[in-house]
Amino acid sequence: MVLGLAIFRLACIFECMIRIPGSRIGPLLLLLVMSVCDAGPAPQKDAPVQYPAANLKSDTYHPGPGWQLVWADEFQGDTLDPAKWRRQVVEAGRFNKEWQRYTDGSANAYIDDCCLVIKAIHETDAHGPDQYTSARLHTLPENGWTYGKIAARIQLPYGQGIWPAFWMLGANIDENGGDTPWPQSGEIDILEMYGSKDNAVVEANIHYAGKTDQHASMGAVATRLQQGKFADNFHVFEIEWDADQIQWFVDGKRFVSTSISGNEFSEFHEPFFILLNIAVGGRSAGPVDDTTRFPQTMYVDWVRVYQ
Ligand SMILES: [Ca+2]
Repeated sequence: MVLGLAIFRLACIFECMIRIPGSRIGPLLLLLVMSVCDAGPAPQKDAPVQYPAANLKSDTYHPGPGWQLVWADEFQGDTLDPAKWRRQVVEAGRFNKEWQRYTDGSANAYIDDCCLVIKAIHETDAHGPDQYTSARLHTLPENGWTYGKIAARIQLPYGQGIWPAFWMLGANIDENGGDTPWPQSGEIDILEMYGSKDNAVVEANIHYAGKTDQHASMGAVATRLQQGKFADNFHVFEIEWDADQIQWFVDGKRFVSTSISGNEFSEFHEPFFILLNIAVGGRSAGPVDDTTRFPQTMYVDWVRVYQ
């Protein structure tokens, strides 16, 4: 491959030299032809995105009548509040064969511009398992919530192999010190975005133990932006969760709801905690490649719980 390319490029140069000897436009044409010859093999990196987006300062969110704020982080301190968040340390491959390792380092999660920033960093020149660091943060399981409006204002990351999420797990899950395995503990995905599929689409889902105690899910339900991609601006992602149903909204617009009445949905009548993370690569996120721009960042303006 490399030898073929070199021969092709030499042929291009030779052709230019023969056709326009001594011409003043010769060098220009030579450059042009060389760039055409070179255009094939190098993959185009995704275009850069500005963080934080300009609409950070034009937040018009209102929860609507009847909702009382019971918990929030507006991220106005200098550092992440350890009374509200824990940083999970997880080796690469632990979940879904993901390629990142989650660290508790401030390089992967910090406060900037009154936002929580989660940063996925490419630590080497290679692509594959364990070549990236990222952060997975969660609120305290011992202070979970049952029902309410769970909302966050987020500017998402983007790109091939990038999988950000704002989601919830049952507070009794064993991986965080509880006594119940997944999926019996329950999972509510308020937002997942698969950069490998479409950076303009987010998905809602729930996971639980069904009637035969096996893994069951609502099935991912997607909603698409009218234009651009989710990384271009801050958007509000939220659920309204009560004893009967869970409803999902993006920027105040409802796009799906699901009933949680019935014995197989018992998980969803117990306390849950909140998670925020960027996964990189692996079985669900898909492979990262040279089109993916690093670092990838998720800016979170606020996270709020209303009841
Ligand atoms: Ca903020």
